[in-house]
Amino acid sequence: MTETESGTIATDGRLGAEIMDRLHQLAGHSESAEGLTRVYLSVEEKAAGELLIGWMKEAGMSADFDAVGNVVGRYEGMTPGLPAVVTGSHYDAVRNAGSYDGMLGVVLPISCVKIMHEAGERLPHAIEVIGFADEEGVRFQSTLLGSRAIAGTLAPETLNKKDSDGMTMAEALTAFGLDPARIADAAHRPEDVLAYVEVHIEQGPVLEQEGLPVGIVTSIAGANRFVVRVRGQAGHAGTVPMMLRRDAATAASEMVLEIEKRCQGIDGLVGTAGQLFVPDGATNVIPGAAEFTIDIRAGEDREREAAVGDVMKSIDAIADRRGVTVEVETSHEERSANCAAWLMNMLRESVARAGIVPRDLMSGAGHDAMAIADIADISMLFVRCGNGGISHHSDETMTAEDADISAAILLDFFRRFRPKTN
Ligand code: HGY
Ligand code: MN
Ligand code: MN
Repeated sequence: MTETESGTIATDGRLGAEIMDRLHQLAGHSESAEGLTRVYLSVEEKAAGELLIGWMKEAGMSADFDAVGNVVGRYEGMTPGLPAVVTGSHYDAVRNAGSYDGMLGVVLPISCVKIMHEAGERLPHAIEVIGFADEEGVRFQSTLLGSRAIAGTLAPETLNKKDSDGMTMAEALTAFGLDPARIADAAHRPEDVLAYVEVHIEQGPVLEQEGLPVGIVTSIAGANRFVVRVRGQAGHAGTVPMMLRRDAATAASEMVLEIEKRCQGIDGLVGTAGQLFVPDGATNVIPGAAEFTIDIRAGEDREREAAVGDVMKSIDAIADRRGVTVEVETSHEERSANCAAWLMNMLRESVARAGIVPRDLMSGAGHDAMAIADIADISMLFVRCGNGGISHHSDETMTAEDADISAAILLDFFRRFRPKTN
């Protein structure tokens, strides 16, 4: 990657090829042979983390797992111990995930640092690359665990959360080789973080539709997640008349349709029931229990909060009418996060030097940047997704060319970064 006389960024494709090769190696560390699944503190995650640590060390970084399983790599500046520009993303994955969601934002910066290391280049600040261990929240139904630990905002009671096998997060940390009593050690002091920048695939169709390889994120939508447990009355499917039933599954289904109805037709508001099931159900038994999850998001916090309030009222009304009970557990709540204008401007300048028209866009997906916003100004660079932007699916795709130009832009951002002057 070089800078031409005119100050524009030229690339030769090597960075992109290395990044894609490494992403495909990482995708091999999966819970299942079909598709990529890698949950927090799993053996697959440990193997993936060790691969990242090896690449970080090869790039001249100090690197290790932190107290909660994040992978933290540090490339010192001109003198050791300087405050850092922090970058990164998550290296856990949803079930049947793509190879790029999260991992791109960990692997790509490592390749950028390697370029500087090979040239013996040091900056007036350190660079930290973090692979966050649990952004998706698949295992313990609680998201942003790794980045919250880095921000020092991880609630200690999270350690008591249980996975579907009944193992607590504390037990999983111990099995991973970590000490649950030390999770506070992962926290970074705000004064040690000059800024945060995250590279992430768009997970949407905009950049592909507009023929742009990258975009600059303006804000990240806030989100509420819930687990809803409905209890009715089990019974014989053949002998209980319809009007005497308290069917938990039909009640849950009506509640789920209410989520869709309330969130339809309002720009930027989305509602999803990602899981809906009857525990221990049987064809010839009226469901006495049913469970579903809720994920409601919006760019505007008051829009999201209003929708959540209305959905909860509908759930209560349906439960009363149908004679079932509901228990609603809040599994996640995160307000929307705005990216810092001064960092967006720096990213725009790097994007322009790469000969690309800077395009601002909002993120409907959540990201670790939301948690880091508690200790630093944040920014995000979106990278084009193929296949109409599909994500959280094995059809997720991107190109080596886009990886290459994104890496060149991030390297330019690192080199030209100047701390905010108050
Ligand atoms: O759900 C999200 O928005 C993120 O991909 N975890
Ligand atoms: Mn994701
Ligand atoms: Mn992600």
